[in-house]
Amino acid sequence: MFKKILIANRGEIALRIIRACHELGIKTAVVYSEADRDSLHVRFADEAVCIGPPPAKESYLNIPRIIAAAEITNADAIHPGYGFLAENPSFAEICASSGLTFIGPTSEMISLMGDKALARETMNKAEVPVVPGSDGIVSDLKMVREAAQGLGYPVMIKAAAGGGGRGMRIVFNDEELEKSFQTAGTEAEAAFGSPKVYVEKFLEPSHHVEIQVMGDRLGNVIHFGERDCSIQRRHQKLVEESPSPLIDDDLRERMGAAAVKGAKAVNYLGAGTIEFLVDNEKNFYFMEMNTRIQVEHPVTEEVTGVDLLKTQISVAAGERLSKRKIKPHGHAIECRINAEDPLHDFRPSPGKITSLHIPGGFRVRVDTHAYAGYEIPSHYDSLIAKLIVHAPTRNEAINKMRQALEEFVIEGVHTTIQFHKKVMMDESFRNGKYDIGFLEKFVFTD
Ligand code: MV4
Repeated sequence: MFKKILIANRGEIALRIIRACHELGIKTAVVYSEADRDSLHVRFADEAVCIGPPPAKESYLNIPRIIAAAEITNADAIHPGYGFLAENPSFAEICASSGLTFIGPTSEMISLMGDKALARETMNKAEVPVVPGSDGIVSDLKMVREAAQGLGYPVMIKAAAGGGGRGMRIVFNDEELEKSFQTAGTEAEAAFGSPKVYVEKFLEPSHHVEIQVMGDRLGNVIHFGERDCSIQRRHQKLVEESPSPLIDDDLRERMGAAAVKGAKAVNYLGAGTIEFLVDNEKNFYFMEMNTRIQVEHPVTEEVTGVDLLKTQISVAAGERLSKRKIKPHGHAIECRINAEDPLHDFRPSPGKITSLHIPGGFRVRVDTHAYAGYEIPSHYDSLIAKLIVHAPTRNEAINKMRQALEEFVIEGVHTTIQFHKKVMMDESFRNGKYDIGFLEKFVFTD
């Protein structure tokens, strides 16, 4: 097992990794920018190295400084968390060539799944159903028009070099096609450094249901069930739950088997998530694979009772995955509490938290780095806390979430707490009859 892990991240996920390391008896070193001098991950790590000024490019994205921090603290592994460098293949490569274990899949694996067109092709070869779409990237208007007409509108143009919604365009007819094709390419170039795009049939109504997988160095791959992440705003997930209200046992079995087959086909190592789209006829299609631990991992931890961070670190250290069958029980829901103003288009609301009350009670979990007096910096993402609840049934989980949100007090900045309270009271959410169009139909006025 590792003696010391350098955590190349910040905020709640850095704290989460510190906790897992402490339980495994592993020392922790963290990096921080000047804006995070008073952050909790600095306070609770065994060692902390300031690596630069606030901008991410000068700190959490600066590979030489992070490697230097690992060297001076004598770390033997690096945990990238999520975001920042978590899915950067050259970072994984540089860690390996610096004699550090990168806690995640290999650089080749990150590159393969990072090329969304190649990922689709790979899953197709592994006989995992894939969202109907173009055969690889489309490089000119003629190709994109042929693909779109073959698929039938609406279609979605997506960046091959990036996921998570950036550079995506939904196209409803031929007239919009040329402009959307150009815009998608320009945005893809700006966001990911490559203008390559591919086309998919836009499946709606549909549900975003993802399967958590874990692979060890001995070729074993297991899955931990699904998370429904259909409630997204501009491709930012806001509410996640497990099990999905849409999925029955037979579909869960088939999706889990498909996810494991896809991960096995590429000898997947570490924590990964296979994202599917499920239509109302319960057909499921591979969309993309994330090669990192995700923000919403606690939802799976609460229904399976498995610490996914300890498992991820253990398999990186060469341990064999337990053969014990994973049997999810009960229901878990996560609400992302962001420092954003839902009454003003969810614009960021950085600033000082003047007072804070964290909810509690049986099976109420809050993963947060916030404290009263904490200054939320404007340089990074707006996630302040993840509120996760677990209960025997979905109804009980919704009511428990509602109560926990009622208790949750954060003053000094705008947050998404009131928005989530309204979601928990919404008719279609409460009866589980929601899909990816939920937020378009959802009206929020305080
Ligand atoms: C899709 C889709 C329907 N059809 N792709 C991709 C990024 C992720 N954040 C959401 N993505 C989607 N990709 C095809 N071919 C539906 C989604 C999607 C979604 C799209 C618009 C508005 C809200 C959404 C919520 C979840 C998933």
